[in-house]
Amino acid sequence: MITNRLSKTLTTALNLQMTKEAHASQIYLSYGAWAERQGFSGIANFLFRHSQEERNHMMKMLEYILKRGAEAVVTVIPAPPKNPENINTCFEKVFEHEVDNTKAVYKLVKMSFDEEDWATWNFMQWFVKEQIEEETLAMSLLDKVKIAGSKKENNTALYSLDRDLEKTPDEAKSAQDVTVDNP
Ligand code: OFO
Repeated sequence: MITNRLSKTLTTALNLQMTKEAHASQIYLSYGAWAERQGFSGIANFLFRHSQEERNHMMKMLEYILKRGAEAVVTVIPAPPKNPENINTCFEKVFEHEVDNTKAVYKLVKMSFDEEDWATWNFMQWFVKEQIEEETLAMSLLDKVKIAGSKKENNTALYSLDRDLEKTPDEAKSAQDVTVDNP
């Protein structure tokens, strides 16, 4: 008796998205390590928390694939891109990565719609909503960095932004509070 409730096409696509979420986690992790070395420990802390959030997205995807009776394939994660040149480009890249991820999420929504797999379509709505929040967050951080002084990294406005990000609760709250159900 076949208990797998996911098509082959959707299984492949969901697995790819699972790896993409892991990749996003690595990107935030490497940008966080870079920011820490530049002396921006608040920004680094924010990026580390967000890395954890992306990892939870990966887990959410993995659990869904398994729950539907399909195979979750854990595979190699591509290396993160090279370090940004400055804080401004760091947040520009963060925004670009989020937009890129949104496009991948939309593809999955369309695929599940076309297949009339309403369970997957419904599951993906969580990611659609999440991406709105993440893009909004990335946009507002980019605005703040621009106001704080664009590419000049040794100014006091940027210093205080760094301090704010250290303690400002972002959507990710803190990594410790995050679970797969509440990423
Ligand atoms: Fe950046 O969000 Fe995952 O999906």
